[in-house]
Amino acid sequence: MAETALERWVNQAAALTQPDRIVWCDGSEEEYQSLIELGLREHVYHRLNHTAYPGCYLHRSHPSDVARTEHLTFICSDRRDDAGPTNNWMSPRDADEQILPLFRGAMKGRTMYVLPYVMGPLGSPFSKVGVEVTDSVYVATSMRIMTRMGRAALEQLGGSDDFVPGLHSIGDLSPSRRFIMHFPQRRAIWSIGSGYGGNALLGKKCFSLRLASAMGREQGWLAEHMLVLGLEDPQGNVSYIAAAFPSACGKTNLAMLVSALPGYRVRTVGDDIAWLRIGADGRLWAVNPEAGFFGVAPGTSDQTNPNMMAAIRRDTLFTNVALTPSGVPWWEGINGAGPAGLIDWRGQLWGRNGDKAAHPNSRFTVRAANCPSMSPHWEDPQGVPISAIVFGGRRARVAPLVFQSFDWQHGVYVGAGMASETTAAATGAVGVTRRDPMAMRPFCGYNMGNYFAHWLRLGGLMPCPPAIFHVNWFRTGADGRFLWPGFGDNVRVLKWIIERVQGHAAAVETPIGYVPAPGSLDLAGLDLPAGALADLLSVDREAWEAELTEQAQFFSQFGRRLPDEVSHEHQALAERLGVAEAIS
Ligand code: SAT
Ligand code: MN
Repeated sequence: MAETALERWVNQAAALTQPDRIVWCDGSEEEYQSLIELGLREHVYHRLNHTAYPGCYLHRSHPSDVARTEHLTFICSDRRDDAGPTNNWMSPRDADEQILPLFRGAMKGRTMYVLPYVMGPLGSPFSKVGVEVTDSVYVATSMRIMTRMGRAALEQLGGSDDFVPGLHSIGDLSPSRRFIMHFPQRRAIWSIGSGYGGNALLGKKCFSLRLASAMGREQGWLAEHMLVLGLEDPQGNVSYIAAAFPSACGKTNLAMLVSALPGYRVRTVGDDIAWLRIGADGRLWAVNPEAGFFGVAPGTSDQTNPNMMAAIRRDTLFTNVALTPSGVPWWEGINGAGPAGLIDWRGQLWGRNGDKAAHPNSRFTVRAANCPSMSPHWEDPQGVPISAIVFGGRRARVAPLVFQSFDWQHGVYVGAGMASETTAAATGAVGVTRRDPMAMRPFCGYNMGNYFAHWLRLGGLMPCPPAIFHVNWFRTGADGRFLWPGFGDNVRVLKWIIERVQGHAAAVETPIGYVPAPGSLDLAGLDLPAGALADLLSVDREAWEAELTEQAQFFSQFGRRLPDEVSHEHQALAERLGVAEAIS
């Protein structure tokens, strides 16, 4: 029989990397168990206490390989300008010359796993097939949790060549020989030198965001760094919200929130990525391309996210968390002080010398089906209809608790002007404010100027586009403490958002948008300190003036690729604030 496109590519990958053996993964439970057994023998995995945590294992990554490495992540478009100023760029030819040699013989003495996978619900017209080849058992087992992997993917592919190939090897794990490369024209991914999360599970950020965003631009849809949730009101009506926040800013917690308001309930559709399309009815519809969660462990507890705590009690892979003497996973924020004899994420007795026991970017990998708050519609082939889009960042100052944009165009400007304090999800300094449009700065696979234009264009195609909001759970008072309790109380903000969409919540117009009118935010049962709400909703003219200046600097990098609409909205805000001269 003639070789299929997939077989041809796998053979080429094998000729390049020279593995000792090739294993085509079928995605079955038996295969998963045997890969875990192999991982245990090779010390890739450690068994956790199976009485308390059945089916759970711990992986410790190399200490230099604990987060996404954005400075080693490249978009290899033909022209530098198509990658834009927010991406690292390398020409496809330079990538071939410089990176391809690193793959030569990289799998000698190792096994190559072939992982066919589907991003999106099986049978959905919006789903896409990828195939990752990897020499990491950790990646093979994690991909089985995070995607629909194996036989189902091969069935969906048939003999077609319509798949995204991803070549992955852990190489020698050296950061100086680590590269995560994306080829939007070839629709291919190469990753070498890292075994960690988003660098190595190629279906996630590499395919479902960086390549998919570029595909979406060509095909008229959006791939976004968004959670999707359904908010059910006391009458049983469900409205869907898609919300973009940078990594480690609470997307997972919001997606599975337990409501502080009686009668309201949140159901989870996804916690990290949304593919959004305009439906035949003119509304925006969202699917979650993933099948699992790769959530941040520190701070996750029965108080902050009981649904996730329930999900990870079985069949979960933990990475870089600490371990109690009885073999139970532990991290900062789970339940008070660490017990005596705690083993830290590096596998050493915890010194309590100020170092964290769990790595700040330690994670759990678990199937979505384990989570009690999943929406009955989370795998609907057509997705769910979105009523509101929410942008958010981690801002100690400037951004109020919530505001609504005036319209789609203004909302796109609000997303484009977003900024957030950096977190441990990527290597580099933590807590530095950086511009992060739509929380997509590390994930947009093409020039962000064109990306803003794409958003504007799609808005024009919807007779009644979703309303766009901005939230900030992280505003602090003069004493440096958070002003808003967050977590389950965030439902109060979601309720206001949906009531705005429905036209019955009152708002006050400010220069930046609509904020809740006094009494319109449901604060029943919440004891906010005096003055906290006013602080949370205040629009500080001076802070916004500085913000406008920083936005202007950021936007100027895009030159003529910045849509006029974004410049107009920026100018209009300056005029409303009475600072137009200062920023131009
Ligand atoms: O490592 S991932 O990129 O998958 C997690 C994140 O940073 O959002
Ligand atoms: Mn993410």
